[in-house]
Amino acid sequence: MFCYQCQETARNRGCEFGGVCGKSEELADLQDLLIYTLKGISEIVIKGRLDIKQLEDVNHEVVRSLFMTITNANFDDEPIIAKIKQMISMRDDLRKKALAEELHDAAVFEIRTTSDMVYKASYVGMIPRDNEDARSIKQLIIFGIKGLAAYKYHALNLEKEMEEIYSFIYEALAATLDTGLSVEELFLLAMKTGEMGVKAMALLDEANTARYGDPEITQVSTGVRNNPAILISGHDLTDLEELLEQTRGTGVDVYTHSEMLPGHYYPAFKKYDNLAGNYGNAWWKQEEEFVSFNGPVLFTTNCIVPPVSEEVRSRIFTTGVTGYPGCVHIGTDPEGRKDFSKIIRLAKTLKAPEEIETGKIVGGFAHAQVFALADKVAAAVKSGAIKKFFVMAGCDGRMESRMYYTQFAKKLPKDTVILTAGCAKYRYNKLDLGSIGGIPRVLDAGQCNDSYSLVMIALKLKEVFELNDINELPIVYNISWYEQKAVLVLLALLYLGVRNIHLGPTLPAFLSPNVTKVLADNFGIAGIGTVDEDIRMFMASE
Ligand code: FSO
Ligand code: SF4
Repeated sequence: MFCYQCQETARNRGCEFGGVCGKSEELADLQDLLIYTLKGISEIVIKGRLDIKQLEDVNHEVVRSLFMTITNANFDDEPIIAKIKQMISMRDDLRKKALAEELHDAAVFEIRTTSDMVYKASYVGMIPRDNEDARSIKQLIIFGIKGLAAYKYHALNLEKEMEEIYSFIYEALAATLDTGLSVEELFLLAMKTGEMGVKAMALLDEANTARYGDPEITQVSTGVRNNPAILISGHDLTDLEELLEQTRGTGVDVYTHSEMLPGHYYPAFKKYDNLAGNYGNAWWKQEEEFVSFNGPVLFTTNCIVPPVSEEVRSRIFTTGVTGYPGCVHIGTDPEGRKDFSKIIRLAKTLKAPEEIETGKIVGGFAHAQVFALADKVAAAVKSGAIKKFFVMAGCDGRMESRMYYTQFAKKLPKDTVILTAGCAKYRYNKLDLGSIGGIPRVLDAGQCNDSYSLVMIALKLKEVFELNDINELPIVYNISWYEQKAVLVLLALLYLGVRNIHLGPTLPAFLSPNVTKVLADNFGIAGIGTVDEDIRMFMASE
């Protein structure tokens, strides 16, 4: 195995003997083989000029497959093996239709047994004939596409389609097989990945708000009640809706964990009086928080941390693209419904959650809510009450170095406002940072995909202040990343012309020195320094 797709990769170089995340060598190889098969499918679609509209099932399964390989989504070999078999069979059917010639091994290789598969999987991960820079940009594109697939998947669950996204995925994955492309051509594809990221986030935003309403200012309880309860984690709002429908009136409460917190901000979920609050913090604290929660946990997407305790494992359920060996997976019936009754039955036999904190988190500052406050915000900027906005979106993670973000938030001057989205917020969303003229100093737009809202807010401010360039705004970007959705969000921001983004706690290991230099020279991308130096530098910037 060799995997360097996330921020916690070993020695900031690459995981080679099992992942820091807990992924086994065999699973890492199998995930590589799944991606390799998707590249083969993509080449057939592109060279055979197949009509994307006729490929609905393939489109959907390609998106699901990509999402399954995102960091911390699926730790189970079995569903990955089943998915490889399914995709090889789809690929072979497509090849018969396409009649394309001179295909890459990825489009034609054959597998007879599972041990064949494991053997093949062990050597398809690297791109041996590419130079370091081409390989680096290709990985940037592939990781961005994994993030793109994640957002497309959620939109798909809300029946939103966009063929352009599938076409791009095929184009880009096929291009990663081409060793003749120049670094410049690959950069253009990376930018196009960002463009598609903007479209996918907009599509998902439209899907979420059409079905659940526009997020609004909401206070979410962090305490507990006395009823048995289910904890729901991940990002999929359709799963939250289904779980709330099925638990309604059963005496079982539902709490959100980590990235599901923003579910509370949507008006549609406020009618469920058993949606009791948010329990705990970001994904990486789940081990101890699941112990004290006492009840079952449902994962709808990443991030799963391999459970150490057998008892906790017996309470974990997965659905969608997630999986963990030994945990019950809830599938979808032919009508597209999920039956969560097993989880509800288990919840009723278990104790209510133990209180680990009390209080409230305030959030719901997605674009519509902030637009409603636009006059107030603009007046605060004009009067000098707000000097600067800090976009601190992205992910949280286990590394000690992420204390930087808590310290940074604490030390920011009182005339600044943090705009956040994603699980990065847990580093500072429970600090009492106060407000400026009634505007809280931490404005949480929602999940990582709601970074789209932060861009919408920036564009609105640009319009209000009649500026020509988004970079003239008093907004600076100090973003923390962990997995591949954050890679997509970064590419989306670059595509939109945002400059001087600081990325931490470390720069991606998959960026070669030359690619890092190009990103620094052309986009002003930089890492982070010390809290004091960085605050000084950001406050001094125009
Ligand atoms: Fe976090 Fe995990 Fe949203 Fe990620 S829970 S790290 S970028 O999956 O998706 O922010
Ligand atoms: Fe390592 Fe991250 Fe890959 Fe896991 S996802 S194997 S931690 S680089």
